[in-house]
Amino acid sequence: MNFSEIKDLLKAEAEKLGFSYFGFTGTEPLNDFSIFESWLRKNVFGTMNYLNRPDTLAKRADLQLLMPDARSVMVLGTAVSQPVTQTQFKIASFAHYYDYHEQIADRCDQLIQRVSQLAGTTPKYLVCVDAKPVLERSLAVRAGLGWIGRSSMLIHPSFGSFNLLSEIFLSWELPPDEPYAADGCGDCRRCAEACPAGCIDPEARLIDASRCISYLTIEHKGDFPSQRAAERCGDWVFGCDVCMAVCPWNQKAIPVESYLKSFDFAEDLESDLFISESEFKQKYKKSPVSRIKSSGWKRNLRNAIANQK
Ligand code: B12
Ligand code: SF4
Ligand code: SF4
Repeated sequence: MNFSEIKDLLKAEAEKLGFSYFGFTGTEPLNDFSIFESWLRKNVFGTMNYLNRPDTLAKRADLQLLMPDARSVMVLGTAVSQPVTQTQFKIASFAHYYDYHEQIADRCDQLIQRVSQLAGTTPKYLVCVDAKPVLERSLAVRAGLGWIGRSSMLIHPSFGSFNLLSEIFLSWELPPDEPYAADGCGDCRRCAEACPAGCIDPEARLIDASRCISYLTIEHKGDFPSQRAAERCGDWVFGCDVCMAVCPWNQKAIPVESYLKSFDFAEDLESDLFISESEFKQKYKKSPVSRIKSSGWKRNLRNAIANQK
């Protein structure tokens, strides 16, 4: 079987496994690395120092460092639904599922196992879901999957931006797809106008992450950096979806039922203010919320209650 046939198999099986979209690119360095570097120089990454570490920087600059045998990369999109029911507080769409990292990585593994069996040959491969030092959005553009919106989200022309990215680095030298060249944003600036934190730079298509509600409620440890920052979070208690919710490309996106397993929050979240760390661990085991521990969760709940008042 040649690489073109293997690529067709990967596409057919990825669709069967529930990935919404997928594309292929090579492992040469990404031109967008210079955008990443200039963004770092603005010092708007808050306490996410891992983004600025020499070892992770080197890997972002040179994809081969992540996997020296890699000859191509498959980029895949996993849909999450825009939540229709919210608790009394707002929780980002991706958190209405059990932690996505493991679930997406499992699907990617399954994909390679199935295709290896069908093709009669097994590649070396490496799965990345969010946590590895990879410029995921830039890779997705180069794999032909969409454009970087003014919100800084990767927007797929049919599936919008309510989706999560993953990549499979492969020792197979699969033919690359054409990079995505169109821009679907035009004169629109709805995301920048609607962002409660005012942190979107619609011209550069980058954000001031240190002010973003998603950063403040998930990544930032301890007290909020200022009273204004705390107020800007409004009633969001984990992440924020505003820049996606207002985007016209999501309003006309093809609705997809996610393969991710959903996680239901209790209606009365306020009672979580009184639970212990071990009760919290039990209740939010395998939910992305577990990441911020009970201290972060209670901080966010207290803040949202104060903001609602
Ligand atoms: C750090 C991080 C954050 C930070 C900073 C986000 C940011 N916009 O920079 C915080 C905590 C704020 C965050 C929030 C969210 N995140 Co986040 N995050 C990441 C992470 C780990 C790194 C992103 C990063 O490097 N940022 C620095 C900037 C400079 O890089 P970038 O945004 O990727 O921009 C690149 C390209 O977009 C391109 N580019 C940027 N501007 C322009 C302009 C032009 C003209 C061109 C040509 C190219 C270009 O070049 C840049 C460098 O490669 C990625 C996973 C990963 N490994 O990539 C997930 C990731 C970007 N996050 C994701 C998600 C889902 C979110 C949230 C929606 C979660 C939520 N609901 O709360 C929000 C959205 C906020 C937003 N508007 O971006 C998804 C995005 C999926 C998608 N469709 O785009 C990712 C890819 C994780 C995943 N595997 O699915 N996130
Ligand atoms: S996630 Fe919320 S705070 Fe962050 S850029 Fe989007 S709208 Fe603004
Ligand atoms: S809201 Fe408008 S400007 Fe923002 S990403 Fe969507 S189309 Fe682009």
